Amino acid sequence: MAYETIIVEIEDHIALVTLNRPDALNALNDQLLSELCDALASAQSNDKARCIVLTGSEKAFAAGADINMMNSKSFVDVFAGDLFTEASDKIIAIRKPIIAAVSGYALGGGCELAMMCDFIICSETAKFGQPEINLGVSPGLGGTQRLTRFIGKSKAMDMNLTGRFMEADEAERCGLVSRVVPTKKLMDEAMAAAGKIAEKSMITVVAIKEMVNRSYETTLREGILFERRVFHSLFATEDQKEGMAAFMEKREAQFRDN
Ligand code: DAK
Repeated sequence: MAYETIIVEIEDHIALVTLNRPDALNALNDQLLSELCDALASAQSNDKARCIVLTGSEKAFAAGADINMMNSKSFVDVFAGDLFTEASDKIIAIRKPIIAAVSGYALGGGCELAMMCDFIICSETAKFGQPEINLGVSPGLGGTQRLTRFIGKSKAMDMNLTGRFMEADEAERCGLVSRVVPTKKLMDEAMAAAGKIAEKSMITVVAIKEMVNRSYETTLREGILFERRVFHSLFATEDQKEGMAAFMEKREAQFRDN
């Protein structure tokens, strides 16, 4: 598939996907989401990609779903057409880790897209928000659900009901992002984090992603049991033998994903 709204580069085992609709601050339309899903699925099946970094421009990660596209839609259009459901399902089905590198605006669907990634590294200029209320609608891709789990009810209510933007330092304080870095260093930091992940055993990486995500879907007791059973099962891998042998022999582990 030739892409017009995103750019994909694969280097050093990292797939870098850049949202590229600068004239619309990377607003998410059907074409962009379809291309993004295609690129993520390709990275999932490409052995050269061990981690994915999703980013936008310095001014905007993404300023939300494309309002021009939604403007003329009726209830029947969005309900019967199930707007964004397929794309959202495809994004969260990706098993390789996805890091969101956010600079500038991450609003509405843009904030929700960042939250669908496994963690967010942002620049000092990042601004997160769920301003859909100003358009007479609500979030539809996790802004009332993921955001509430990430930052708690009080802040999620505040963001969703006032539509205010949250700056980077507050986003770090309340756990929405894992790190805030200077704007010029954003991509270096995100790529370095992805590089670290790319060195690990892919089996363990995928297992840990599933384990952490399970914590949002189940009770603590069930989650801990799931974690323990997956931990047990990792002893069936060669990478566990190699990782522990390397520690004992005081050398770097050479994982082979088996
Ligand atoms: N959609 C379309 N175009 C957008 C856009 C958007 N979300 N955001 C910005 N643009 C366009 C602007 O229209 C402008 O285009 P031109 O006028 O130059 O042609 C260009 O990007 C530059 O924007 P500005 O001139 O406004 O730039 P400023 O620096 O002055 O302001 C801003 C930046 C980000 C504060 C402002 O552009 C803004 O407030 N943008 C809208 C932010 C917003 O309200 N986002 C939420 C969108 S609603 C669903 C799932 C999800 C959703 C819905 C349903 N289902 C599953 C059913 C999600 C909804 C949303 O995200």
